[in-house]
Amino acid sequence: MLIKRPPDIPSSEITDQSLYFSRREFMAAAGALIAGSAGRRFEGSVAAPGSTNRRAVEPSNRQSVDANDTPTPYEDVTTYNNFYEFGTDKSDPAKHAHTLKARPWTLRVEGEVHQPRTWDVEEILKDFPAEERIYRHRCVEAWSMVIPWGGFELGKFLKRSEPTSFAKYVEFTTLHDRKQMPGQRSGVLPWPYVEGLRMDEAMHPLAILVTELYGKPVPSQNGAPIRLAVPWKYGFKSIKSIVRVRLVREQPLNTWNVVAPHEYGFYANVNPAVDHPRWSQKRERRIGELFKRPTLLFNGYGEQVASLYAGMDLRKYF
Ligand SMILES: Nc1nc2c(c(=O)[nH]1)N[C@H]1C(S)=C(S)[C@@H](COP(=O)(O)O)O[C@H]1N2
Ligand SMILES: [Mo]
Repeated sequence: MLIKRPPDIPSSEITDQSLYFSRREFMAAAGALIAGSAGRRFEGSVAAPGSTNRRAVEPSNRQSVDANDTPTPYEDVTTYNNFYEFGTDKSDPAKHAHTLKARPWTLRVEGEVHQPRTWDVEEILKDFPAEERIYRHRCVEAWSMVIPWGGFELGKFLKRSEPTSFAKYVEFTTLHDRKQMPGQRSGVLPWPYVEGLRMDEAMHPLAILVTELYGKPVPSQNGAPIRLAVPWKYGFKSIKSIVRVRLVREQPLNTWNVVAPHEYGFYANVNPAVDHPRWSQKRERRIGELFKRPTLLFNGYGEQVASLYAGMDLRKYF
């Protein structure tokens, strides 16, 4: 099987801004602790291209975004993508994902639940209205963006199906359809794409199911009609175009770990101290910016999520 891997990231860096940024991030985290809400720190309104009826966002629902975190332009978020079902170049999904039929769409919840259910995506939209969450999005390839997602808490959705006490992990599966997803005719990855989370990670309020981007239905190249966003983890955990969610007893497989287990782990927490075998994870290039910036442990969400990993060796469980 041919395995095409992401290209290496050149390690040249123009200047060292780590002191400045780490202090700024520290101040932001301290501010969040004191204020107990991120609402005051993100006052800027985000223009949604062509957007209608955007919901007002309660300050308490705005997730910790540094005042200096400027959302990445819609154009970049929708033309620089990883979605191997439509090709391996960053520009492929925007060009080819129009073959995806996002309606009708069903999402099956099954496994260790008392109430398995097949949802029509329209029912999901009705029962779980999207709220805006502006999240940092960090690919394992050392680029990043800041994305105004619209979505709802994965945990609230899972609770609807009443997980049993045996549910220890959640497994997610992308649509498998070579007609709609021509990239699945190639052997570049084993299909369908699968991902997984530990149950406590899945129940964390920062983990969301995304249905909107910039206040509009999430475009096909970004994972229509419903995809995951787990902002403290590398982007590959945030599986797109999900058709099945299964609660399971054992740690599920995840696609990139199957393909290259030494390079991609199950946990995939953003961690500047654990390099990818072929490049550093200490810095990242935010799309649209000239200078690299230091990568933050847990992508800057440590205040919220570090306790999930208390006592774990993050080098071993990378
Ligand atoms: N089904 C599926 N989901 C996927 C991928 C993929 O190839 N197929 N790529 C992942 C990777 S590596 C990243 S970085 C993010 C990219 O999300 P974005 O294109 O919306 O920025 O999607 C993730 N989810
Ligand atoms: Mo990625």
